[in-house]
Amino acid sequence: AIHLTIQGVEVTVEEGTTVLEAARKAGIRIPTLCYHPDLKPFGSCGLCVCKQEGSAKIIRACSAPAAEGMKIITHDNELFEVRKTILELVMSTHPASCLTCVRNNKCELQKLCVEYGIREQPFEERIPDLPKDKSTGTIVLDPSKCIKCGRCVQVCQSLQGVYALEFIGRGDSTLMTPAASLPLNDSPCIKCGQCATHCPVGAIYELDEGGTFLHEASKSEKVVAVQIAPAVRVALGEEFGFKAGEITTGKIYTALKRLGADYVFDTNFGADMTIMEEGSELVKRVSEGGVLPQLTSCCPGWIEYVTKYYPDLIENLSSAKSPMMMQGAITKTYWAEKMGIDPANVYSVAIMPCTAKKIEIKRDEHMKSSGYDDVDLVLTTRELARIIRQRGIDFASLPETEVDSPIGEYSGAGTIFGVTGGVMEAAIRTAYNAITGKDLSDPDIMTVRGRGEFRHGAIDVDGKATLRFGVVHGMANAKEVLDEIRNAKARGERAPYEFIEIMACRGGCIAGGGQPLGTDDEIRSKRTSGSYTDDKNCAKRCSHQNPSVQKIYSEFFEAPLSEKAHHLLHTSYKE
Ligand code: HC1
Ligand code: SF4
Repeated sequence: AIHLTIQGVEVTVEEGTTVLEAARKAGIRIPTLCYHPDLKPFGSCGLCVCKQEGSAKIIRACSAPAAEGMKIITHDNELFEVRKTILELVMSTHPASCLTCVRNNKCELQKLCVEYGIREQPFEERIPDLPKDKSTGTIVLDPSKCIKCGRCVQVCQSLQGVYALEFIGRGDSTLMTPAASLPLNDSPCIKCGQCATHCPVGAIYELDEGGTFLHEASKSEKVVAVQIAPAVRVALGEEFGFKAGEITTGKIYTALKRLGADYVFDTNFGADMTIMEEGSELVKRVSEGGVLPQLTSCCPGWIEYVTKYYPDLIENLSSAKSPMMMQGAITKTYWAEKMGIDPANVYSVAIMPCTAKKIEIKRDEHMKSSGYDDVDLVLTTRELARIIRQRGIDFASLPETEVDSPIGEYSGAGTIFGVTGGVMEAAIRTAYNAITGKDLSDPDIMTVRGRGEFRHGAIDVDGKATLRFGVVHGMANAKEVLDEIRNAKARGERAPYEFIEIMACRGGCIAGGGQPLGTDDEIRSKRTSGSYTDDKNCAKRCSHQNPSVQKIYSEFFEAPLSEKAHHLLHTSYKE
């Protein structure tokens, strides 16, 4: 352990802790703009400068390691002036259009300008006039607002291994841009939105389609059916004063009805359906010698990545559609038929933690399996929060309501999809039953849980089979295992796994690119606990035990992998 003094406060920290982290532990906040706990410090903004007693040297707290006996000064008049000048310089090239900015009230630069009492601009203003890039239809780049902190580039390159964003130019004329200065949509971008959640200002954000929803939902001929994703229920509350991880499912259903939804369904039901199909597909591949390992396909960020970087592994992807797409297809077929509603009038909307989901609904391999757009619109969690506020709904005081039947009820397995390892755990619960005819005595499968970036192991299925699994989260972490699969293939062998779950975002969808801002590991862990609590609170913990799932098979699909199931619940992917 290391003992040091920060601004007169004594603090003890572990070896390897930075001065910035030590200060936070001592209850002292050093301002930063480029630093983010998910990323390696790279000291570009200079705001975290501190002094050491008895030394003329200025240190950068974000990257300086804490050392025994250090006496750090984090705040004094001189440091205040230095930081204020840095902020004024940043402001001299940043448009002060706060009122119309998507980040108004949530901007880290704005907060610091308030804190440092910036009232005037002593430097000559040189606001760049650069066009917005809306080419992806989901993530908007506004380079004129970029403060060159470098977080997005680091997120894209190091966390995600994608290299869609880069810096060009030097010094004053540095510019954040899509790779090769192409439109973002022509770059390798996987639309995960992690750049947007890590941007401290309003330079990268989600395309806002809340208005489209309100407009369409007000049309009298439309029957509006909305589904909510697993991860939304443990995060939306943060926008309205609830703690991260607090489950607000019943209030979200109510809010959606007040916003114009005629029916509210749950993507968790779709997740149970995905497990039925994907689990059966796995058992079939194993027993009939199909392509293995089977890779999950519910994360559209990962689908963008694999189709761009590892097209030779497309054959390993499960053909089962994502829960969202299954739910959409079922809404416009089974449900519409049952209700006697013309599917042409059904407006199918999905509330997702994810910016890539806006692209998934437009992939022409599967967008119209019902004969219509299976999902018409995706709104992210942040967009939903915005329209709840716009319509004057006091979310915190809303009564809780129930989901609509019969394509809304879900099992605990469905709700943990939003957490890294959740799809694997849900699949094992049902595969165990398919292989042994019995249910697990304890559905909590701790071996697949955790935060490890690439977790793997083997599950013994009651002595009848062994399932070698892998779980990856954070796109860059997939490279190791994907190369292993690729190299094994090249040798005419196969990598030693049956099933691998891959989620593009660190922590899984609970930390998706469309979730409330400010995500760090502490918030990830709270949202994760919320998801496991929701699982525990469910009457049924396994997808195959969900009575509504059993009903839809007996009334409509007959069995997993049936012809009808193939048509509506499965897909294939192109490069
Ligand atoms: Fe996800 Fe999924 S878990 S992909 O992260 O398989 O977005 O929440 O909805 O479809 O269920 C996202 C979350 C979500 C799908 C499910
Ligand atoms: Fe979207 Fe979830 Fe994939 Fe992130 S992990 S890209 S939120 S589906």
